[in-house]
Formats: sequence, structure tokens, C-alpha cells
Amino acid sequence: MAEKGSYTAAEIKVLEGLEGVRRRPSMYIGSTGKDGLHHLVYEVVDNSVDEALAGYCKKIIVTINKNGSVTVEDDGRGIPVDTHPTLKLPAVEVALTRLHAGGKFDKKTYAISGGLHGVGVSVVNALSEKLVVDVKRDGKVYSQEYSRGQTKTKLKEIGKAEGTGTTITFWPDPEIFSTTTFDYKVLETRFQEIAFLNPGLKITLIDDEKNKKEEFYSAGGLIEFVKWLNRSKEALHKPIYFKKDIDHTVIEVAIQYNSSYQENIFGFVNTINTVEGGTHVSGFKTALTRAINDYAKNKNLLRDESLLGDDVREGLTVVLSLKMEEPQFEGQTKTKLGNSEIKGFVDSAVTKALSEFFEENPAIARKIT
Ligand code: 0RA
Repeated sequence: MAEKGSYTAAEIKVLEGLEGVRRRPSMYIGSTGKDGLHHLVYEVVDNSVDEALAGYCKKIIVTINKNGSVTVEDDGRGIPVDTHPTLKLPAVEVALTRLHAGGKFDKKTYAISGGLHGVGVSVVNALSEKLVVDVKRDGKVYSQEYSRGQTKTKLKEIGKAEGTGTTITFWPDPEIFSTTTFDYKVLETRFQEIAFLNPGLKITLIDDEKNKKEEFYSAGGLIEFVKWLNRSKEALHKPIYFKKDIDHTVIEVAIQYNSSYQENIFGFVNTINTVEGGTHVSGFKTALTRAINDYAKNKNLLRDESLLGDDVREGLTVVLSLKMEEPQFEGQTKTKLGNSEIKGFVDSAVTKALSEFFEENPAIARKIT
């Protein structure tokens, strides 16, 4: 590359960045197996979801194509195409060929993401044998193609557009992944979650191979999520719901007991499903046990004995969603929240909210106890 003498220092850094992604893909997407493969889709969809959270995107369409690629289309503002002042490249090309490229993509690293998650669309580009981006902006459609992170064609104007948006189609690289076949069910589960966690957003999943199509949409968010989780059970009360925004951390919780003995706690951090739990879930459990025992003792529903954690979680269904800066993800699959300060934070927020709820809703409180 150096002997050609045509690369600027900045461009060399770019290539090194994405070369690094190809050398150690697991550092960026967790694995090169089935999970890592699906992570590519989430990575692209996350960018569209961010555009939706910013208030500019109403729907996202994800298509598993017959040719083995996946297309993610949104009706957001479209990735900017104007020339980057120092790199002298279209902004969209910078976004796709630079690790952690500027603006919005930078913000992702602290606002709503961390660890392996939210690494950006350039990582998907690096790990795809081919990627095509189409941008609709200013009445025009622009298109550019890449391969394994490298630019293949200049950004071209290919037609006229109504409206705005971004469409990314990528072919996962068989040199990197042990499997390149997408699983409808895996994507379906994740999009269902994303829809509940982002009320108002419409996500359509299409499988052109299997001729399947499904729409995910929730107006009610977490309240609907917890009801949906209990859909085949007998619910004991209307969901308990609260949301608090304290020092840049947002905690949102929906709780509904059912008549079974199962415990079902779903934790999310920045919309990532923390299947291994973590400090947010332990803080919640501590608070629930305390709030119920305190209420029961105050109302003389219990004598000297206390209810144990396992007791108060019989028949419990919970969705706990946390939005925070700089989450630390640990564990085998990096889905366990490690931030130690979060346990006490969630504990005190939930204790306070639940105690208030119990005082205001004695019928539900008695039923639960
Ligand atoms: C940077 C700036 C702007 C939008 C986006 C990125 C953007 C990125 C993606 C990725 C997938 N879909 C997207 N939609 C938008 C805002 C540009 C402006 O001010 O118009």
C-alpha cells in the first residue's frame, strides 16, 4: 500500500482499522458462528433504530433475500452524502469504511451502547464479502458498493427519489463465518423485543426464501411486553409500571404476577437482552423482596417470619429496561451487566416506586402478598 504512494495517513489508518476487524472478528461481534452472523443484522438495524429514536424514522424493513444477503431498509434521513472535510470522501463512505466514524456513530459509543454492542455499520462492512448502500436524500438515490470493508465503486447518483432513507444490503463473508444462513426465528425473537422496547416503531421481517412476512409493532411498550409474556397464563392483576430518569440513567419496569410458579425476569440494558442477568437484576430482586416484606409487615399480613426471595418471585413476570452510559458487559456471551453502582441504583429506585404503588393500590398489594 505504501509503495503505491497514493494513500493519506488518515486512509491508511482506516484500512488498518477494518483489517483489525477481519483479523479478530470476535472482538467486535462476539463470535464467528450463528450468534455473530445474526449480530451483523442487529448492528445495521440498531442504526435505523437510533434514527427512529431521534424521531426521523417510522419503519424498518428487514429482508432475508434468496441470494443469501440481508437487506435493511429505513425511512430515516438517509446517511449524509456530502464530502467529509478532511478525508475528502462522501460521509456515507466514511461511515462504512472507518471504524467508529464520526457524528452519530461516535455518540453510539457512549449514549446507548457498549462492549461488543453498537460497534457500527463499518464492522458489518468489514465482515461482508459484498455490501451495497443506497441513500435517498434531496430527491436523489445514491449508491455505493464495497467488499470486505474496501470501496469498490464511487458513490453514484442512480436515480430520483421520493422521500428519504437508507437501504443496506450485505452478504456475510464465508471466509469469516462458519455459517452464513440466517435463521428467521432468531431474527423474529429479536425484532419482537425491539418493537416492545421502542413503542411506535414498525419493523417488518420478510423471508423471500420461505415466503414469510411478519410485522412487529407496539403502541404500549413494556406494559404490552409483560402482558404478551403472560399471554398463555392467568394474570393476577393489571401490570405495575414505572419509569424514572435519574442522573442520565433511565429505569423502566413492568411487573405482572400470574397464577403459575414460574419466575420470568427479562433484563435489558440499552435494549440489549442481558440473558445472563447482572447488577440491575440483582438490585431489582433485592428491592422486590424488601418492598413486599415491608408492606406485609406494616399491614400485619405477616407475623415474625419473612418471605424469601424465591417466595416473592413465584409466578412473577418482569421486564426491566435500563438505559445508561458506559455499560460493562461481562460473562460468557457478554450479556451480564457488570457495573457495580447499578445494583444500589436499581434497588433504591424500585423500592421507592413499589412501596408507593403498594400504598396506592392496596387490592393488588394484598393479592401479591
Ligand atoms: C449521520 C447523520 C444523520 C443520519 C445518519 C447518520 C443515519 C445513519 C443511518 C444508518 C442507517 N440508517 C441511518 N439513517 C441515518 C443525520 C443527517 C442529517 O442531518 O440529515
